[in-house]
Amino acid sequence: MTSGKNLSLVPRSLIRALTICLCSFIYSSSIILATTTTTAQNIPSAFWPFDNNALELYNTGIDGTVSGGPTYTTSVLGYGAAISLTRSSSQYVYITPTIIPFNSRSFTVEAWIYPIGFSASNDYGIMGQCQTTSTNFCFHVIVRNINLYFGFYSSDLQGGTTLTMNIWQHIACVYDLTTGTQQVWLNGNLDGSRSASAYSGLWGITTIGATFQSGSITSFNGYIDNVRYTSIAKNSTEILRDANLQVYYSFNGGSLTDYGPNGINATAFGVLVSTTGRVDQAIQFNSGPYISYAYYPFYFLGVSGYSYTMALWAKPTGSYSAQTLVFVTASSGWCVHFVVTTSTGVLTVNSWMGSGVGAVGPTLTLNTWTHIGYTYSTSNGVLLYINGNLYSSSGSFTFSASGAPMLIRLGGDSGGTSCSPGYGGAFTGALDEFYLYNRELTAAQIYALANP
Ligand SMILES: [Ca+2]
Ligand SMILES: [Ca+2]
Repeated sequence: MTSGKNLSLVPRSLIRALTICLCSFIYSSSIILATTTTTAQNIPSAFWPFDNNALELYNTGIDGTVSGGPTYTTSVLGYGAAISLTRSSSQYVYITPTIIPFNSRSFTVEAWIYPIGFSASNDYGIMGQCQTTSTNFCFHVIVRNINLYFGFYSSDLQGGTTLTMNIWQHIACVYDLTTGTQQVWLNGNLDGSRSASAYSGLWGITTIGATFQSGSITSFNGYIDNVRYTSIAKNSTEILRDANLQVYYSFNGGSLTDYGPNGINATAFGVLVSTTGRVDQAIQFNSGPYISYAYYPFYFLGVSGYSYTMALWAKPTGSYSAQTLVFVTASSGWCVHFVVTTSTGVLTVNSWMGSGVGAVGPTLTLNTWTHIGYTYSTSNGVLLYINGNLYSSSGSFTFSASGAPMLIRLGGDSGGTSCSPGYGGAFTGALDEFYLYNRELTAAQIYALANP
């Protein structure tokens, strides 16, 4: 049992009864009785992936239980699932008997949220733990005035950005005990900050998809995915990684494991070989086999106008010819050679605005590692960096995406050679250290990737 050292003092039948009655009597004195007998554990991190259930991945005793009959829907990651919550049905998840410790310490709460139909006159609960509705004793992460809102009760912080409906967004709430600071982050950007004392609550049932700071239930409306608790104050680098790094392959030891936060491991289509890389090992492609997926993992690449960055090392080892380094496609057939060489070995990076658009690079030198950094935003359009330095650009435009999650092929286009810009084919050479972000990295960030 991990449910607390004194839990045995409460009869099992009472715990069962209290659990059943949780929804209507969460503030009843009998619940306080049950929870005061449970001691908060030290929990370094916890993760609720909501992959068709409410279980926690790393610990015992902090699995979620669903209330009100929520359903599950497509994940922001394309695999697993996300929980779908309907506000009018008071659907949410609660965690009992173990107490998630938020008190007197630094912590970070992160989640992916997909809000549907929010009104500025309502609050929408994301995560909470409410001992009593008094100052510093009722922790809540909610949406208020359609902005992120993070508070301990009468010690609260509202973010500055209005949330967008019907799109996945990454949120993070940080309390830093060392600096005495609350922060809210939206999509990897700091959205608000204030000084605050630590949360004081020692007990209370932790809830996801609903909060109780108003004294009654405040439910979410929409989808929530991959909720994470960490007992440290994450910094801007860590939150940028969690919110914006879509995938990272080091290819070390020939591995296709994703070393980013999302677990989007790739699949070899044909036989690929591990070779000496620019950073440890790389993958050698021999004009046919490529790397891809059996599903469509990249939600943000399918959203028109959404910023992105891809970065990689390339070393062609064959002869100068049209070859695909990075190919992007959707199930609809939408397809563009994002990173490709022409028949004479000239690098081009490409996007789509209803017609082809992109930037032209240098001839890739055979048998030499070149770092390619390709960023996109609506204001800057495509920027192409070679070995960490800006080389060329497209001018501003709005990326016209497929409207559905995309997949990538690395090292080939699997017969899609006619896709924009109308040349491609299989790659002969090595690729290393592939990164995909759902934001436009800065010149300094690209320079850092090009100088490992
Ligand atoms: Ca999930
Ligand atoms: Ca490597």
